[in-house]
Amino acid sequence: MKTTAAHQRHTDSLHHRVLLMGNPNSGKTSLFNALTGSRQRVGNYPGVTVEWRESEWRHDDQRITIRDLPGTYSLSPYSPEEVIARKELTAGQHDAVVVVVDSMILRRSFTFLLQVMQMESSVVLCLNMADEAHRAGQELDRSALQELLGIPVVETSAKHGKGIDELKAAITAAIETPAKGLHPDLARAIGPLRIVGEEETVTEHMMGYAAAADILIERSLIHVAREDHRRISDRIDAVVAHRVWGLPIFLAVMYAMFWMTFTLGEAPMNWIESGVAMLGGLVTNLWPGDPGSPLLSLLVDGIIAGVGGVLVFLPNIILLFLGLSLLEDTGYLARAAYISDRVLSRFGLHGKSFLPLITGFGCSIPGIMATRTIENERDRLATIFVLPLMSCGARLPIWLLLIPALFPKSLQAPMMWGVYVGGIVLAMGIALLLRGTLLKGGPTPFLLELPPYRLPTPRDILLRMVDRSLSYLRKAGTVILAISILLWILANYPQPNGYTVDTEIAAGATYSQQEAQGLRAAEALEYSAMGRLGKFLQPAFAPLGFDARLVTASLGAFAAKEVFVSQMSIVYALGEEGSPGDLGDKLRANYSPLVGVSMIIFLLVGTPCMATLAITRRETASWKWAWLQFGGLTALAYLLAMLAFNVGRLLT
Ligand SMILES: Nc1nc2c(ncn2[C@@H]2O[C@H](COP(=O)(O)OP(=O)(O)OP(=O)(O)O)[C@@H](O)[C@H]2O)c(=O)[nH]1
Ligand SMILES: [Mg+2]
Repeated sequence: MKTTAAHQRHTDSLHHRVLLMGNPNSGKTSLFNALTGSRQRVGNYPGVTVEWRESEWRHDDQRITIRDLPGTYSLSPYSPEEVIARKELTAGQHDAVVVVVDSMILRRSFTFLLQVMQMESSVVLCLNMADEAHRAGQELDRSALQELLGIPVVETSAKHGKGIDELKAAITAAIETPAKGLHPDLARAIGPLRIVGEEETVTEHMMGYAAAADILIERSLIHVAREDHRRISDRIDAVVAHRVWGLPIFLAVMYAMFWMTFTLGEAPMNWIESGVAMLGGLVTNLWPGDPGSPLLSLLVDGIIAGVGGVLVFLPNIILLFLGLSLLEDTGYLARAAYISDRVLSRFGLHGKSFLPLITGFGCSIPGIMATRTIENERDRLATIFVLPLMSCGARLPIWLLLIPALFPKSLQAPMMWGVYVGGIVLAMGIALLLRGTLLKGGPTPFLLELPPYRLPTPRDILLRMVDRSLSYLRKAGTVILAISILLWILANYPQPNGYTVDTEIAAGATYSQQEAQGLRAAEALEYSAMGRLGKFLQPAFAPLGFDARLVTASLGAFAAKEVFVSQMSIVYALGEEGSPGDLGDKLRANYSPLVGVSMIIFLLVGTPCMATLAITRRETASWKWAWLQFGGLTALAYLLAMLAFNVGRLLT
């Protein structure tokens, strides 16, 4: 318990700190967002928040900073997140704690609440999901609860923004007035505070909390929730989480999601593409100065081509994230995790690896961070290691560029599907290998609470899409823009003093205006820093069928995967000046489908991007794993691409 002196000190200042604690999936982050107007990620899946986040609001002349924490089931010092939660409490850097509970799960929630109250005097009980409780016909006597607990009790429905003002008032009240203390009956049930640590005492202790929780429920529950309140969820689960049908249904759902990403995205993608092309034309036509000006080229061939080439795929990215968040917010992903545990465990992975892996389809970075919910260190490392094999959103533009350009219509959908499935299959194989060698160890049981199905609000979904689009646009406008400019410079300088074509023309050879221009551009590119680097490295990639341009673009993909697309756009905008057709046509003219396959394999498997390298380093706290992942996957990519290219050549 906090001393009175500390309490005094805190109330004197006008800045207060509050912690949000509670079981996973009880709605802490939703409340955090509603209280502070933030947009942190929520999801209908236990363990969405893996890092604390802070934000604040003002109440009269006070500033209140609130910290959202990862969910925890208890305060026993067993699993890592429970230890973190305990530490957070004992650090005492706060003036009050809000315990958020799912009103439909009272017993476990109250047990947790009582544990917190044992360590902390200024507590607010927030009965969240009040809407669901009402719908189920459950009714609690709030004043009885307040009486028994001696703390403010508030009902909220975070998702619908209900009860937020009352919660704010209750927090202020808890900070200002010391708690009254537990009702003697509860205190007696819990028993004297013992030194936690020895297993026996802990169990005994937990039983005390459970008994006290029962008293709370007995004396405050006016109407019990109807038996059938979860009937709809159960009915859906009877089909969706079925032992036999579950897996095929899951595969069909994933197929539908990717199908939607590609098919619905096509039309808007074409609009943006024509828009970008038009903009390039417009700028060129309106350019007041010399049409050969390097500044114009930087603008059109560097910036508009480079950034535009990436922007084109915004609709697909939005659709992919729409699909992923729908699956998560409805609660389906938790079922899918449960279904796939059987498959994953056969490959040395874990049911808890599922959400991180799926998140990896969006981006490896949040995927790797989400592995924090995996308690077993070996399971976690194996998951992190194979995560970059999940084809991320930044690689989507690459596939959408290469596949339609290099493969006949009938092969495009299977190719796209093959990229995703291929990544998954390879991930499973590598995980199995790792668990048999570096990460040897027995299986760990998989426990995941299945949340009820919930209908996501259109507003939530819309906001998520807006956030996603903004972050994609931000990346295009910063990282991709900067790299595009850099790439343009590297592809333009140094410049040759004269061109072979001109010498030939002077000697009497005849070329059309357009041919000559094209040859000059090609020669300039070859002479540039990028051309030289590509030429220097090209022999190493010759067994993969790469030309110098592909080599440099693949290197660029290490900075950020989208850069591959920017770089191809820039190189072909510069190098083939005046030649007709869009980028796809140019790729078709230059590369065979077999080179396409080799390229796709190399980009799917190899060189996880710089940011992935950094996050793996951070999350594993070792450079060894980061470099092992980077080097191992790149070497494997090289071997597989070489194999595919050469076997293919023998066969064709
Ligand atoms: N019906 C209803 N749903 C809610 C309410 N509050 C949150 N939810 C939903 O419950 C799910 C979990 O919400 P989160 O805010 O992510 O929960 P959390 O406690 O932060 O979860 P973790 O970070 O995983 O510990 C989401 O699908 C929310 O939309 C509520 O008051 N009513
Ligand atoms: Mg959360």
